[in-house]
Parts: sequence; C-alpha cells; structure tokens
Amino acid sequence: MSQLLKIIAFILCGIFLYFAGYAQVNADGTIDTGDKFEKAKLEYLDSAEVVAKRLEWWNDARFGMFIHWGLYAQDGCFWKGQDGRSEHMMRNLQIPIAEYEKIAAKFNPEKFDADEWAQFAKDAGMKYMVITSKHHDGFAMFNSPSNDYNIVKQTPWKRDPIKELNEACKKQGIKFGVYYSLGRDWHHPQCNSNGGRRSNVWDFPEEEKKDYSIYFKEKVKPQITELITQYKPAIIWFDTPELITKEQSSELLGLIRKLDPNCIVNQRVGNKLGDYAVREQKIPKGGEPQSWETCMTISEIWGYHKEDHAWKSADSLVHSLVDIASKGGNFLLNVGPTGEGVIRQPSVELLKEMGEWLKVNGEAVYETTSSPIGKFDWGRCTKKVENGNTTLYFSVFNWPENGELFIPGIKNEIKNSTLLATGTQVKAFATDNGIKIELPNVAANKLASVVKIQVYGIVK
Ligand code: FHN
Repeated sequence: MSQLLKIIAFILCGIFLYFAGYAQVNADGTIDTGDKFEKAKLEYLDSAEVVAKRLEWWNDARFGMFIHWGLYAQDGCFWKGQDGRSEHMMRNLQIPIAEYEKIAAKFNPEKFDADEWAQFAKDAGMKYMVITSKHHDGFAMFNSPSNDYNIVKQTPWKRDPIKELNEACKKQGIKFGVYYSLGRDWHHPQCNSNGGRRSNVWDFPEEEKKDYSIYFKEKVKPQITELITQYKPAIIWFDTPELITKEQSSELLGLIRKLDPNCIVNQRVGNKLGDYAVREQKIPKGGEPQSWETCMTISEIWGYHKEDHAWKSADSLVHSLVDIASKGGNFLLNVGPTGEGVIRQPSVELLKEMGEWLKVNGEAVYETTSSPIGKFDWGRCTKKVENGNTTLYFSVFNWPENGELFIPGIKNEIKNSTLLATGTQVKAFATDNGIKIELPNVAANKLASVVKIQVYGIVK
C-alpha cells in the first residue's frame, strides 16, 4: 500500500474512531482509545477492603506530578530537523531503531537535579510523583540488568534518574511511582498491537508473526520485577495495555502483589483490572464508581516539544484540581523536562502558583471526599466528615456580584461559617430549602476562594 494510501487510511480510521466516540485524534496525530474502553467498573483480584487500605494515602493525596522524560526530549521531539510532534516521535517519523539508538549515545542531561524536581513537586503541593521508566520507544530510563537498552548502559551520562528521584522524593515525603508502557514497545520485535497501528512496523513489518507473550516474558516481567525490587515504587502506572490478555494482566498483577502488596497499580494493567480508573486529558462530568485519576498535560504535549508553548493557566489548573477533587478523583499533572534535564520555567511558575493556593486552601482538597450536593456554576464543593459532623468547602471560582451564595438541600444545623483563607466569619443561615451565605465584596483569592461551612451531623 503506497505511503499516501496509508496516510489516507490512517486519517479515515481516525475519523471513524473519533465519531464512533471510541477515540480522540490527538494534536500529535496519535489516536488514543480515550475513556470509552475504560468506562467499565474495575474488577478486583483483592477484596474491596484490601484495595481501599492500599489506596488510603492515595485517596487523601488528591494531587501528583506526572513526568514524561525520555530520548525524544533530546531535541524537543525533533529528529534531524524533522518535527516528531510528540513523545511518539520514533513512530511518527518511523525512525529505525539503529538510528533512534544513536540519540541515546548523545543523551547527557547534565542539568538534571532530582532534588530540584522533588522540591518543585513539594512546593506545588503534590503528594506523589509518577515518571516514565519506559515509554513506547522501549528505552529504559533506569538501570535494567535484564535489558541493555537503558540509560545507564547506553548514554555517556551513565546515571539512573529513577533511583535518584526515588531518593529525592523520600527526602521530601513524596510518594514515588513509575510509568511503564505495557502494550507499546517499539524496540522489541515481538510487541504487537491492533492491526500494527501502534507497533514498530518499519523495523519489524511482519506484524502477524509477532508473539506478545515473548515480549511479555522477556522484557515486561523482568523489568517490572527490577522496578519493584530496585526502587519499591508506591505506584506502577501502566499505559496502553493494547493486546495484553486477561491472563497476562492477572499474572502481572499477581507478580506485583507478590513482590509488594502495597504497590498501587492503575487500571491500564489491562482487562478492567487494577486499583483505580484512569481518565486522560479530561474530567468526567460526575463521580466515578471507583477511585479514579485524571492525568493532564500542563501544556499541550506530554513529552518536551520545543515548540509547545500552549501553557494552561493557573486558574484553570486550580479549577481542574478542585473540580476533580469534588468528584472524588486525583489530579496527575504532567511536566515534560528538556533533554538537558530541565523543567521549563513556565511549568515551574504554574506549579508554584498552584502550591501557593494550596498552602492556604489545601484543607479543601487533601483528605476530602466528593460533593454530596453536586456542582455549581460558580464553583465546586468538597467534603470532610469528622466525629459525626460534616465540613463542606465551597471553592468559589466566580465571586457572586450580589455577595450571596445559595446552597440548596442542606437542612443540617450550622455550627460555623468562615472564609478558609482568613478565618473570618461569614454570615450563613438556614432557609426553608437550603443555606444562604452572605459574602464580603471582594474574593479572598483570584484563583478560587473557599467558604468553609461546618454543620452538625452527616450531609449525605
Ligand atoms: O500514548 C501515550 C501518551 O504518549 C502518553 O504517555 C499518555 C499519558 O497518559 N498515554 C498514552 C496515550 O493514551
């Protein structure tokens, strides 16, 4: 099939999948399954109590740092002057393995400072970190004795950033996790995918002869064992499970549970298994039937692309964090460090602004549960129950001009009502069908201001 026909077929396929609601065509041209396949409720291999216990700290944490870092960052997703569009550069430009490996020979991120990255996460108010230990290009960003295609063996830098970040996060009291691309590996000859659409078919064109179980045995299981035994991560964040069978997903989960029963595994271990659901680049309309997390880029592209300046705003990021928390989810916000090992300044500033907001208002996010009364066009509600009484946090995005808020459906007796940022009292009184709150003229914070209402009893 000529190259042009291939491109037309790819576009038509993307349009079909897009309008079928089964996929989104991303800015970088990749087609992801999006959330459609992940809507199903998770099946657990453990009891619900065991899963809940494992997720306790994670559900309290609410906010984490995602990091996409790899060889594609060397020249900002460009290769020989060609735009690779994203961390999918190797596939987007069909770069032969022999050529792509040459990038490793030059990869020397001398400005990398694990303590600095962990400090950025800490200052942002993030409670955990998840970094790509191996993305789709198959290159291990950690010391992998089972596979020489790794950062210690192949680069002049010869350091293990996963080890260094794990130690730096411990010093900051931040939980450390690793991302692992499960069903896409463009370095291993046996890693196949649906119709080859997401495989390396340029070095290994005979897709039908590939046997995923060989890749699974030779690379996946040894590297997951290394990641757990070498770094004891709090989370293994699998991605793109593709063709993995239910038996393989179960086997992998069993291996992880055996090595570390406390290690949290996301649902992209495949086949509806895992401890929590993943939503990508989007926030669900309502609550989810299980623990869940939205992962999102801070700009447009996951990996560092040197022309990606589409930074999100601090208020939209804070609103997303609160919106997600109000629906009982976690926010995993991604940065893409450069080939020199630098997290770009606009990301640092946005993280700092979020951290400053959380320093004052974090009580309305951390250790909260979802809103018992839905959402409002002016903001969101999160909840805490302590000693049989309820605290509701109303994060106001749009400060009402008339200086009033009305909260329908709450009949509980009011114990106290304050502005979280200052502790100053606000007038709140019960009406026949809810609570009326009188606010000062000026919002306490330009990003979002929180009104804290404590009532007697439980608000369901
Ligand atoms: O293809 C990957 C993509 O590069 C990125 O890693 C995201 C992050 O969740 N996961 C896949 C797209 O769904």
